[in-house]
Amino acid sequence: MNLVTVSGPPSTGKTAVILKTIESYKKQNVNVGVIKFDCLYTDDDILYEKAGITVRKGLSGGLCPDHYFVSNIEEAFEWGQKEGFDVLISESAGLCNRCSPYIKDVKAICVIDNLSGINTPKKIGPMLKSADIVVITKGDIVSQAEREVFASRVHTVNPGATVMHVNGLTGQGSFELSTLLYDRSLDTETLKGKELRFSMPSALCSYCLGEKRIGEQYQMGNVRKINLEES
Ligand SMILES: Nc1nc2c(ncn2[C@@H]2O[C@H](COP(=O)(O)OP(=O)(O)OP(=O)(O)O)[C@@H](O)[C@H]2O)c(=O)[nH]1
Ligand SMILES: [Zn+2]
Ligand SMILES: [Zn+2]
Repeated sequence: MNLVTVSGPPSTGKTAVILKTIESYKKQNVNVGVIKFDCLYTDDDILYEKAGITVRKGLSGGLCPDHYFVSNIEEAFEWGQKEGFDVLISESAGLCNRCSPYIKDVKAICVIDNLSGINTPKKIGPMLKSADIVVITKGDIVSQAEREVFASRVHTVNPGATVMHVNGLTGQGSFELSTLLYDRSLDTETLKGKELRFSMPSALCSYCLGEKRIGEQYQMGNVRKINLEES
C-alpha cells in the first residue's frame, strides 16, 4: 500500500483536492481510502462517504493534532492494509505551525490557498518547508499576478518542492497531481521504525499541563518571555 500524507491550514481545500484526485484514481481502478485527523470537529468524513470513499476520522481534542497523528498513524496504516487499499491518504489539519506530520519516504503534500496572503508561506513552518509537493488552490479568485507572486513566495520557502495549482471546485490540475502521488512499484509494508522528517518541538509548560491561572508564579518548565524593550 502507498501512504500519502496531505496537510495544510484549515479550509484551504484539502478535502476538495483529495476528492478530485480520487475521482482520477477510480477511473483507473485504484482503491483509495482516507483517514482524517482534526482537532475539535470535522464533517469531512461525511463528504468522503457521500463520494463513496471509505473513511475513518480521529479528533485530537486537547493534544497538538500532529502529535496525535504520529501516535495513531501506524494503527491507521494497518487499518488501510486490512481494507485492501492501494493508497491510503491521510488528511490532517495544520492547526499547529510548529509541527508537521510528514514521514521520511512517505509522500508529503501541503495544500495552501491563494487567499491566505503573501506572507503566509513564511508563517506555516515545517508543514510547508518539508513537503514534497505544494498544492495551491483557489487560483480562480485571484489575478494571474497574485498567483505568480504567491507561488514564488512558496518557492522561496521550499525551493525543492514541486509546486502545483489545483482548482478544488473544477478539479483542474488534479489529474496531474494524481500521477505524482501513487507509485505502483512502491509497497510500504509497515511504518514501524520509520522516522518523522521534523522533530516536533517539546513545549512542556504549566499551560500544557492544565494550568489556567495567569501570573509568573504559576509558570514552570519551558517558559519563554517576550523582549518588549526591542522593537
Ligand atoms: N473558489 C474555490 N473554492 C475552493 C477551491 N478549493 C476548495 N474550495 C472551497 O473552499 C472551501 C473549503 O474547502 P475544503 O476542501 O473543505 O477545505 P479543507 O482544507 O479540507 O478544510 P478543513 O478540512 O475543514 O480544514 C469549500 O467551500 C470548497 O468548496 C478552489 O480551488 N477554488
Ligand atoms: Zn477537509
Ligand atoms: Zn504541534
